Amino acid sequence: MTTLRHIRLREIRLPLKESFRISSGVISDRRILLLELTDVNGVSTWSECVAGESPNYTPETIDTAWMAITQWVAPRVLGKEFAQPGDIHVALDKDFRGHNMAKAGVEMGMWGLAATAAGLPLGKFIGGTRTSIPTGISLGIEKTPAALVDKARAAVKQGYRKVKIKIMPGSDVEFVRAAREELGPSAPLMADANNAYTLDDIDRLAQLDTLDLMMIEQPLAWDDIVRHAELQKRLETPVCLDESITSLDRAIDMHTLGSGRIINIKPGRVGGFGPSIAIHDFCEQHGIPVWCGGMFESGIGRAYNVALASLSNFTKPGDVSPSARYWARDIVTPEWTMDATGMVKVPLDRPGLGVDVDVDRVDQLTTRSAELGL
Ligand code: OSB
Ligand code: MG
Repeated sequence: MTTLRHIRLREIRLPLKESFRISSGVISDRRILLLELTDVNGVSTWSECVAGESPNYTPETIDTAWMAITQWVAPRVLGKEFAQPGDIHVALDKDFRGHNMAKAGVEMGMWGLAATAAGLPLGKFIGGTRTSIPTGISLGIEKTPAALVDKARAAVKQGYRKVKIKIMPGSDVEFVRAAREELGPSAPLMADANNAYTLDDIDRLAQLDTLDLMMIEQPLAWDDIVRHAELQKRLETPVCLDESITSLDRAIDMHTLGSGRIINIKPGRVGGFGPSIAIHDFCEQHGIPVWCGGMFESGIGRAYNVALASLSNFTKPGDVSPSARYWARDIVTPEWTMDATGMVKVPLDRPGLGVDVDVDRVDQLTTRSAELGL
């Protein structure tokens, strides 16, 4: 039973160690939306809304999410009693389309609160069984293949179990081939196009098919399911969908049409843990492996991703890199770390998120805040 009394929204600014280019834009200073949720018993926890600054990944941004949470999400949940965190979707989804990241910020906070109140680590609370998560790195688009190869070599040396190379037309086959040649036939490589291609590029994509990739992520349009099915028929490499999977129904569509063979689950993109677990369970029943994607979360969002990835069908390495990959200093203690074999530990030694938020530092980084509820 959880009843929310109060939500404090904050925006913080946290500079990435190095800027990151994907086919649809560049990210450098992250503007991050944090939520602090308090229930009627005074139990509180933090969560994160993963919307970015511009609508180049999904239609949402940090500014639309701020508005959506303030005007529509919070009023539907504050002061209302929910037997389970997943029940909040009944309130959130009635006559309220989209805004999945805004909904997820609050929905995931409810799971965090419920786990804290139950005295269980979040991963355990949702039924996770893994004690550590195999981890991959996502490498941005570099100016030259040589620059990419340097980064890929360093990543493999650090122990990463998957090296994801961002691609776009003009920075694709030559880059991925250079990494394959340098790192050898067994290196766990994949590519992520963030929607940079169309079916007219089939010849280019067929060249990637010769490079023994673990998967090719979201090559076609961000909301496409149908054309990916046509593409998957013509590629041996598994297609992995990211942007297109916004709900359980889209995962079912992918399976029905053969639009891909792997799903990258990002809880923010699908509206939170409830839909993430439903997609996970569906995929498990149908032999579709999943992995947890990343959105350059702070250590707070990362706690949720690590907990989610402890579910049994998260069999591929997740984009859950350690804090030091992104930030000079994270906003949680301890920071997230990865061991030399590419594993991130699931914190199972205490209730809730498993990390403490450095509130003084968050205060210093805060650029705006709002109080919702009593
Ligand atoms: O497509 O997976 C993506 C970051 C922002 C937007 C989209 C994506 C990404 C990443 C980053 O690949 C993964 C990470 O957080 O390490
Ligand atoms: Mg992606």
